[in-house]
Amino acid sequence: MDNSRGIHQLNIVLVGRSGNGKTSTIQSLLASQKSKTDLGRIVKYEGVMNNVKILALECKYVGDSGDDLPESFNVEESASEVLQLCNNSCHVFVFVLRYGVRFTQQEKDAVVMVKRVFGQSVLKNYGIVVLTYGDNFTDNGESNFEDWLKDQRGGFRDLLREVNDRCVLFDNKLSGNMMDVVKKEQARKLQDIITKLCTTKGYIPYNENLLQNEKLRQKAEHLINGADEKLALSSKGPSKNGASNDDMRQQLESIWDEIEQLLDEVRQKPGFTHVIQSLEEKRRQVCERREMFTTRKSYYWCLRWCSCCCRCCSCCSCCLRFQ
Ligand SMILES: Nc1nc2c(ncn2[C@@H]2O[C@H](COP(=O)(O)OP(=O)(O)O)[C@@H](O)[C@H]2O)c(=O)[nH]1
Ligand SMILES: [Mg+2]
Repeated sequence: MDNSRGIHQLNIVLVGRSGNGKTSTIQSLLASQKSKTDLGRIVKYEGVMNNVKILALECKYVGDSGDDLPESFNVEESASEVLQLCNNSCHVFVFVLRYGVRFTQQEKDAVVMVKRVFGQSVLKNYGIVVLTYGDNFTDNGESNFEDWLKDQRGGFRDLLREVNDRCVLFDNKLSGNMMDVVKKEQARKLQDIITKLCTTKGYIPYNENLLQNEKLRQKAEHLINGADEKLALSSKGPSKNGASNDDMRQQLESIWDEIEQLLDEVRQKPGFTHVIQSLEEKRRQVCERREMFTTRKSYYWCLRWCSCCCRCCSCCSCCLRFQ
């Protein structure tokens, strides 16, 4: 991609529940000039849209749940495969939904899955919603798509907010005289939204580095939630939480270890200040709580150990691990 408004190559990733119209949308966009390669998890299309070379990657199953999702299928691997196929640079993620179908729990689950696979901020930073079945729009007595969008509430409104209202209506069942004109027009609308997004100040295409950082953020969040659960469980104090003191102490100790390891990984990374602060605060709480579960035996051991090393048992109990 060229950083000016002249964009010559676009790498587009399509996600959403099976049957929502991902393949049909690509076919509408790329008109007649396209090649298609089925790679199993992903179908790769190459073609041209309004003089721009397009690489479109349709992610099968990223958005599916229940019976639609094959048991053996590891969707998590889709992210690395997508990045390999588009040379570590994806410009936008198109989330495909069907116009006229209620935004159900399955659609919400699809959003959750897309974020789990590609990172929590993927829709916020790179997402565009394409609503297929646009042919039903006027049949339903609607006339203005923008007005209709403004009236939307609930889960769909949340999604629109997340993608900063980047949304286009697509009719993939066009026929008749106006077919080519309308096809070009809807492709142009999508292209305009993509161009606007890609030329926003500070925009960089989605890449492996961003994915890894997202995964680290997710890991930190998961760890902090796990620590909170253990802190809540242990808040009743020794012997009153169902686990023995040693067990509880060990569990807190292992969370402490994990936090410490993650802090080592993220400390030098730019943009992780907030994550580091949260992890450090959680480590402090875990450390404090762990002291409640220190048995006399280990305390004596601690004093011995401590007095050998630094002759200061208060130092030991506030900052060293093996008090
Ligand atoms: N009427 C209508 N049917 C559509 C539209 N887009 C897709 N379909 C139909 O929806 C079904 C699923 O579409 P497909 O592109 O295979 O969905 P995918 O599983 O997400 O790739 C097919 O029967 C399509 O013909 C549309 O805009 N209007
Ligand atoms: Mg398909």
